[in-house]
Amino acid sequence: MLIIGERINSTRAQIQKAIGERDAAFMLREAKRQIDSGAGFLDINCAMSLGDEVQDIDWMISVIQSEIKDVNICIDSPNYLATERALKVYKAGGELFINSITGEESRIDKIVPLAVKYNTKLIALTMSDKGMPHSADDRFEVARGMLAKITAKGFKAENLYFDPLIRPISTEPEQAKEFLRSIPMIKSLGARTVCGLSNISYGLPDRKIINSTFLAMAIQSGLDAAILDPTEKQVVSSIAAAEALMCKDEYCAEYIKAFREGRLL
Ligand code: THG
Repeated sequence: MLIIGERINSTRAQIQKAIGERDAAFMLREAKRQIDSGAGFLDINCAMSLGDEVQDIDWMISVIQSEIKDVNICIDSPNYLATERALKVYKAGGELFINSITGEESRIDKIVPLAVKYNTKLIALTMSDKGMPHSADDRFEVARGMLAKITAKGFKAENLYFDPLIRPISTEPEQAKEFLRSIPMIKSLGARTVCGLSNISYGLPDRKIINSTFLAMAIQSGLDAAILDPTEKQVVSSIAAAEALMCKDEYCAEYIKAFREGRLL
């Protein structure tokens, strides 16, 4: 499973501060730590920073790619101009995600051509103008409709990652089951799946226990990628174990490597 490191996000006070102060050393430390912990992509979000988001994202990507060769980046911005700037400034030889679009037509019309032009992967939230989905069937129907519109614009289904949107089980107890049920349904369309992990445990104590157990279940259901904190050993240990158990890790080589490198609990 692909790990997208979530730590470079301006909802975190330390990141907001580092962006404001143009603290390149801090940004690079956060980037390198996540890659060393197993992140394949770095999510870059500065939507909550206090300055100009276009200039902020330009600076963040420039700093990170100046030191990390071939870094893979997930551009996480609701702002079209910031997304476009990020694509233009990215020069490293790696891969990109655009995170994200919803069923909103005007954003699909603007973002999908950018994703085609820059040959990126794309995250699509299964959210229509009717709001957040409740059942697996709702999620599947939204995904089906969006997939048709997106592939009609020349974007390949295999590069499309649907995020079925996790809701907290503390307030909506059936949401984990519905989310898990939606994974194989969405994958039957030929698209892939991704999620932001931490919402599942919102409002509960010892959130890592819920997060890591849920992720193991999602891996069994076929989840392809997750946005999470790769420096949390409990979550990383669950991923390594679940992948070995699901035959996604030949001879348990990755599990053993993670153990040897001290990445397991
Ligand atoms: N789906 C998609 N993209 C996403 C999300 C998603 N991007 C943003 C978010 N959700 C995932 N990223 C983060 C980044 C940081 C934190 C949580 C999710 C975080 N949270 C602290 C916490 O939960 O305790 C609070 C912040 C703080 O440290 O002050 O750090 O779902 N496609």
